[in-house]
Amino acid sequence: MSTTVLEQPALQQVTDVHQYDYSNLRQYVHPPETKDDLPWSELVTLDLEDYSRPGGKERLAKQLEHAVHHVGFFYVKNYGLTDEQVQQQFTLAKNFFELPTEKKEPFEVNYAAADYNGWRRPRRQLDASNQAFGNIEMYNFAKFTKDFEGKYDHPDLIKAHLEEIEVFHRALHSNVVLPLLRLFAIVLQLPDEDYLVKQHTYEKKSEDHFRYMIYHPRTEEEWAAADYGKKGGHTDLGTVTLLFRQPVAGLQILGEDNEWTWVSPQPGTITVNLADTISHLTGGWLKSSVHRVVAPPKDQREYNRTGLLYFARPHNDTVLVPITDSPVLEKAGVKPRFEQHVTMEQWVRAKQTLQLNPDIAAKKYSESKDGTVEVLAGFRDRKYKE
Ligand SMILES: O=C(O)CCC(=O)C(=O)O
Ligand SMILES: [Fe+2]
Repeated sequence: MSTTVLEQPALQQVTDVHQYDYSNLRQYVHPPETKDDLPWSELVTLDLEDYSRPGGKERLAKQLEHAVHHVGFFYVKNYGLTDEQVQQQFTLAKNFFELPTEKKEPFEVNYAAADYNGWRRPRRQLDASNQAFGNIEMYNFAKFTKDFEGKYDHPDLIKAHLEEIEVFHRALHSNVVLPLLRLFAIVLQLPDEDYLVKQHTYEKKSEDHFRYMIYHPRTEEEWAAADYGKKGGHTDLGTVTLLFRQPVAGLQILGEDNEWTWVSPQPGTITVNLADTISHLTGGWLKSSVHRVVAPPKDQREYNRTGLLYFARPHNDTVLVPITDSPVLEKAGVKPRFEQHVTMEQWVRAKQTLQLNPDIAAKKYSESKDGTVEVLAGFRDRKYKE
């Protein structure tokens, strides 16, 4: 008679309630800046502390006028979050990305549904070069509102800090996104300073998201196969994108002179770029800036490039037609950019399908006669200078 040896169930590990305290996590430390003398972009810095002083909004709007029409990029400082709060988010990002794959896998995004909240694994697809696998890994958080309640689960590390992540998410929206939208309204001379704010309330449904992002280092051969990132020129699809200080150089902007310049890491700032939707709402007058992320300079290639970003978007039901009561837009004679009635929800789905599926995009570009591809209702995207 044979005896069956039953495997003993592993002893349940006692979870230490302090396991995820910041003091028990591996601290994030920014890599050193490059020593290379790169052609840096010259961008203005808005001091948001000035916003609430008498005449401050008008001063800031004046400072923004050129940047939002011609450059599409600028910095903001004094945005009402402490260095410690920012540092904690970088630390969470680092510890999240260092989790073993099997701990992140249960939270992987639903790629088929063109969703993007949750974990996106690296090396899943070819990148814009169409020859090398992407080196980006990310984790996106939807807004902390009833529309998304219970929709996305998180690993224990994140669950332990979800309250601070919510505070951070909401602070970026209220301290940075909304004041900027009022400044844009002043630049556009809108009679209602809250016109754009009313299309971007936190509580109403929109696809804003906060992101932890990491670019894993590539070998020289991998960078060569990826054309050093030179094919990655793009515009973002939302209203504005916020990027916390990024010391690992790589981000470049395509200027009006058709030259690429590098974004430098200014202490205590967030880099802001305007994106497609705010451009649609102004018939192209506010500039959705073309940018890309290329191989870092040689002295930084060995480092992980960890980013904290916020992507702002209007409510899903916003109709993407130019604002009608702006004397600035009227004078410029701007035209709608779509042939039909297009909502934000439709726009997100159309552009995201191309962004999330580089194989579909590559196929469309290869079939295109003039190097452009229709995203939606006559609006076309194109490849940018390499
Ligand atoms: O990582 C960066 O510097 C910018 C990333 C970016 O352009 C994007 O995620 O759209
Ligand atoms: Fe981008």
